[in-house]
Amino acid sequence: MTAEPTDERWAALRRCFAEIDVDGDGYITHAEFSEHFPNLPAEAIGALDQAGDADGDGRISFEEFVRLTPFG
Ligand SMILES: [Ca+2]
Ligand SMILES: [Ca+2]
Repeated sequence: MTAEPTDERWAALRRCFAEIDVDGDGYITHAEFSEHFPNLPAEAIGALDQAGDADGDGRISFEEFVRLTPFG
């Protein structure tokens, strides 16, 4: 048993990350979250930001994004 995601799972996560990271700088900002999830209230996106931003730089890196995402 391993907690590591499979290659397929990585590819899916990368695709998902790239979809949200519209300017392609490798980080998801609050604005990009809001654009991708227009129906989520600002508080929910703020909570997501805070929960995912492990190093506190105000944006979500791919590594932080992976930690936010439960592996199937
Ligand atoms: Ca970005
Ligand atoms: Ca961060």
